[in-house]
Amino acid sequence: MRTKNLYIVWCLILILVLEGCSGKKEEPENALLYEDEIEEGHDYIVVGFAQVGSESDWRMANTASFQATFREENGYYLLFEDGQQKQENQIKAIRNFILQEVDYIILDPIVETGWDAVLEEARAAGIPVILSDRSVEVSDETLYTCWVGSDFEEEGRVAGRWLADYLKKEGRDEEEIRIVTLQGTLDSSAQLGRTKGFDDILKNHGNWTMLERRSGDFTQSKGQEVMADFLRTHSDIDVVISENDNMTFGAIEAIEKAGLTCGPEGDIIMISFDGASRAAFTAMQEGKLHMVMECNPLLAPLVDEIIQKLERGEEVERIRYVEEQYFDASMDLEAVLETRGY
Ligand code: GZL
Repeated sequence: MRTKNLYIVWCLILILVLEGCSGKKEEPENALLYEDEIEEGHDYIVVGFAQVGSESDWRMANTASFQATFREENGYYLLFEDGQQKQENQIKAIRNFILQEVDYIILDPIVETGWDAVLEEARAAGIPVILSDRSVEVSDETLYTCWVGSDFEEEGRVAGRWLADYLKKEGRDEEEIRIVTLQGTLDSSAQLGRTKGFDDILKNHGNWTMLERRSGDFTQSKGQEVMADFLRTHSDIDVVISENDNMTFGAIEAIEKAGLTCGPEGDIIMISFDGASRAAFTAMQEGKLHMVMECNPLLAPLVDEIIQKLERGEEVERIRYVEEQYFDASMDLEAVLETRGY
């Protein structure tokens, strides 16, 4: 709710409370967190953001993007909740935003399912929900206003096409190729899309074998643990598809601990997703990582643009993809880094 309108509502409540009791002001059950701003007469757009967690470099860059954009000098009051990688925390956060009477809810849903009930509550409260990054699978698509993020399936296909081209260049396009995949958080849009996208290419190569896929939950520690188990379970792994950089960094540690090497001069081809920090580019420059499929974390300016359009009563696109490309060890990565925000 606009903070100025609330100011009037607050004055009425205050008068009623003062008249209705013996002078003792009852503290309302859910005092609004931006009460001081109201009393100072600020007219902010109040936004509640339910973030996934802080599991990866990508996530930290994404959170920084929202905190840099949704600031008071830009006309916003941001209520930020870190879901700590748990759906129930995000659902609680949304219910709190409803109680706080925010103007908009931004949700980055950790997984795609289980959102119908709480999104119904937001709709009943008249609060638009904007999805950022990951998406939801709901019975009624009108439960959210729009979604902005990456085309995860295309990211997976680009990785598959890059591998096919690389193997051809290496003269290995007829060779038996044994692949494992470190998947992200299961049922998350990024995991579902990247896995399906790579599958679309895998099925065109009869000499490629997917030995095993297992989730490393987008974290470095879990990525290392799963990769170490893959190495114990499968001999002669040729390719690792890792669905985010932090799992990749863990996998590289596990591979080196096992006395193997990865990268253009190594035993194992490493392919990763995100490119949201300098570390991924450094790994390519050090010859440990072949290719990174970019996943753009800087989504807040697009969400800001959407809210401004909604404020003007304009239509917004239901789906908005961000521009992305891949980077590999054959490129001038120093020149690329000069164009990036880190
Ligand atoms: C992708 C995003 C994923 C990143 C991971 O858009 O949802 O979640 O690829 C992050 O690094 O944890």
